[in-house]
Amino acid sequence: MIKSIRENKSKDASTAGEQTHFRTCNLCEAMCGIVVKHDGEKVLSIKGDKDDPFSKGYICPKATALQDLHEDPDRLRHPVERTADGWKKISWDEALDKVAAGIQSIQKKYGNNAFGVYLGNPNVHNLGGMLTIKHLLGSIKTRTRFSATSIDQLPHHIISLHLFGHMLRIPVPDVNRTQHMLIIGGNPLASNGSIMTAANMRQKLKDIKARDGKVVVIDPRRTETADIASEHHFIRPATDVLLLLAMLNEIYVQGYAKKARVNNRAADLAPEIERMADFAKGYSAESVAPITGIAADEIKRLVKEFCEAESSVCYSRMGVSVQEFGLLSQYIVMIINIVTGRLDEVGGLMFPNPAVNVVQNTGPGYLGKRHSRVSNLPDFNGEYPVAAMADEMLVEGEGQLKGFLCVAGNPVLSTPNGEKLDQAFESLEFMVCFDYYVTETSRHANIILPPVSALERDHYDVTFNGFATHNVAKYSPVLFTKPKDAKHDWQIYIELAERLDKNAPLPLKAERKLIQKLGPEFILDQGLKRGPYYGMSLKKLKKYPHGMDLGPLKPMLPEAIKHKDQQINLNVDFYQADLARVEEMMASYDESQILLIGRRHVRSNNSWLHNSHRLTKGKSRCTLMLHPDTAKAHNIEDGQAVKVTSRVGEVTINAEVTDELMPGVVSIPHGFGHGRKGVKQKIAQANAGVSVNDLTDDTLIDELSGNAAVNGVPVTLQAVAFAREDNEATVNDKVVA
Ligand SMILES: Nc1nc2c(c(=O)[nH]1)N[C@H]1C(S)=C(S)[C@@H](COP(=O)(O)OP(=O)(O)OC[C@H]3O[C@@H](n4cnc5c(=O)[nH]c(N)nc54)[C@H](O)[C@@H]3O)O[C@H]1N2
Ligand SMILES: Nc1nc2c(c(=O)[nH]1)N[C@H]1C(S)=C(S)[C@@H](COP(=O)(O)OP(=O)(O)OC[C@H]3O[C@@H](n4cnc5c(=O)[nH]c(N)nc54)[C@H](O)[C@@H]3O)O[C@H]1N2
Ligand code: SF4
Ligand SMILES: [Mo]
Repeated sequence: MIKSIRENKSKDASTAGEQTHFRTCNLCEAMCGIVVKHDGEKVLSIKGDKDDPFSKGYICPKATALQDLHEDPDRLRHPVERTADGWKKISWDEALDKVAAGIQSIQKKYGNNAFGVYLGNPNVHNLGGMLTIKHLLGSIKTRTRFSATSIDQLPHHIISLHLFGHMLRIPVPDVNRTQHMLIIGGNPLASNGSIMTAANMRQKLKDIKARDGKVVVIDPRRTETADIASEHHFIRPATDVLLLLAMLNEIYVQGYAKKARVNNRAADLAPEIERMADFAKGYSAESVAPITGIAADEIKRLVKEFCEAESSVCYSRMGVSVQEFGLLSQYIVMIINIVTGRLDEVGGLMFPNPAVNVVQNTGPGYLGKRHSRVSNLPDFNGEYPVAAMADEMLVEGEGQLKGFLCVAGNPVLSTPNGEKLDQAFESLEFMVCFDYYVTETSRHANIILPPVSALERDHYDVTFNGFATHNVAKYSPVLFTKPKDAKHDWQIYIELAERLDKNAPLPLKAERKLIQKLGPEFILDQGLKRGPYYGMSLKKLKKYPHGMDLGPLKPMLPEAIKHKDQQINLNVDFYQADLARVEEMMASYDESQILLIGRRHVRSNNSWLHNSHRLTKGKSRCTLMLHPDTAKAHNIEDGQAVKVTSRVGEVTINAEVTDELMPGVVSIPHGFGHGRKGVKQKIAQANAGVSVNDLTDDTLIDELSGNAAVNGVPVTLQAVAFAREDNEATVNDKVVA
């Protein structure tokens, strides 16, 4: 039940000095409601909010990290400048002046595009940042931009752009009502879901089973999700495209392709659905079984059960998005949902209807307007693939990057060939980072500008309400007033924009002044008022401190389609052309190759929650998982140090021998490797681990999208002579074999 603010206040008064605050945890996509007890200065406890209509009391162990981050003595609380004698504190004015001067000097000397920008993942979890980032980017006026998107969800944007007319019009699984969920390359029990905002996935998957439904997981690792699923199948990494083609083919062979209801409402897809019968012809279950590792009969059964279920949805995430056939695979996932009549149906793949309609507020996106200078990779919506980033700095010539701004990102640990990027950053003339910490990336900066902590700002999830599996809206006010001498991300953006963009048109200048005066909340308010819910506003939302329940997902076709003719466009030719690469892969497939994949853990969040003692204590999680047979074939014992080598690098890491992994596959989590010199995060450094992205290859990409391919990287293994106690080996460790 939703309580009024007054009721909450009277509850606060019950304990002297203790106050209660309700907000949304912004660490991952799940949007859990939390109750923070505090005394006005310090957090006393963080618990799940039972009255939050979305998460209903669920939280994961990371929620408490909000306190750890806030209190972390290693967190920067003022701008710092790198000097010969180490980092020196400087004032905001001096820092912002120097940053503006540094950017201008590079751009004057080498041209606007010689200054690059990378936007990291936490940007999309940051209200003020999301609402004002256009001012920062607009004032820097560079075309050399990158973001974590191209080592993440890029395929989803491209498919939505092609099929539905807007990169952000992404349908999500109706997990609350489906009877059959096929999960390919996602581990929501560790990640809490992605492009599927749904708190408490454990319960949701259990509920599917409890109502006599089925959860099927396809993954090279028997994950936490696989453990509670109805069934799990191992798959050889990066061969999903073959499985999916065979499934699509089987859907036609078994006669399940149907004129879905969606046809009547958004496009007469009948001709294209017929044409799709040929798309996967020839990819019989028998022909793909030996490579994928899933038996032909099993593939046929998977299709039959998917198609015969009362409702079903095929959902696929990181394991498939970031591999060599990421885009084609995700396309076939979408096509499977469409031709079996699961799109826009209850229990299928549905479009959320968020209170702030980001689709209405942003451009549709575009693919391949330009190509990166060195590696010739396509841009998407003005961003080049991260796999192209280091070359843009290292390879000389017109347009070479000489300066760089990294906003809330740590690409040295999060993008392929991190070691090369490390060197590339070192070669720059000027670099700036907006970050809380001296990280593996920001240690290269001349100046670091740290924003306030998450508890010192307000929040409304403009991004993840757009992927929510149930429509809700919630505004979280500021918990602690920020120190006077601290700035929000948005303040940093606007103040820098003002310095860089002195000749901006008057309306833009006025807008920036207004934001400075009022804060970006008024933009949120405008978004809410313009949104699809009558009478919605920030004022109204503030009356619902636990959040507003806006109801289950509803069919949204044809309104959801943003193409001018309001018709779905399957854009078959573009994807069909990529089958040539699939043929090549099949013809030369090497079954003996050891393949590397990634891994997430519920207590970790990409590269940046490793400085919380609570989340990192215990056994190191940065291990090389491998199957007993694979271990035996390489004379590797559990706990032993192993040298893992790829085309681009090598790391030494302890083995964790487990039959969770498919034979021939090894797994290392990303986000570790804090042993690099100059990092300033004591707890993270004490359990440094190695960076898997020192092994992933910047030339291994999905050519169709430009997305990085960090799953399915060929590696070799070599046991080293002794078992290491710890896991602090770094790439530079020369361990004698
Ligand atoms: N091998 C491999 N690599 C991967 C992945 C994988 O599965 N395997 N996953 C990829 C994915 S999905 C992603 S999203 C990327 C993430 O890659 P990145 O976004 O590049 O990296 P993060 O680790 O999220 O680092 C975020 C940084 O922002 C800082 N930060 C946190 N909050 C804020 C804030 O509010 N403001 C500012 N200014 N800074 C903040 C943190 O201190 C941290 O240093 O990694 C990708 N890399
Ligand atoms: N605790 C925690 N939560 C997080 C994050 C985090 O770092 N930690 N990061 C957040 C971010 S930025 C994102 S994008 C989401 C990602 O959320 P998910 O997509 O759920 O991410 P992963 O847990 O990496 O799951 C990918 C799964 O794919 C499997 N896989 C690897 N290669 C292949 C393959 O070739 N084929 C198939 N079929 N499967 C494969 C892996 O074994 C793994 O189980 O999580 C978010 N939530
Ligand atoms: S799952 Fe954990 S990290 Fe994600 S929003 Fe919920 S509490 Fe926060
Ligand atoms: Mo991500």
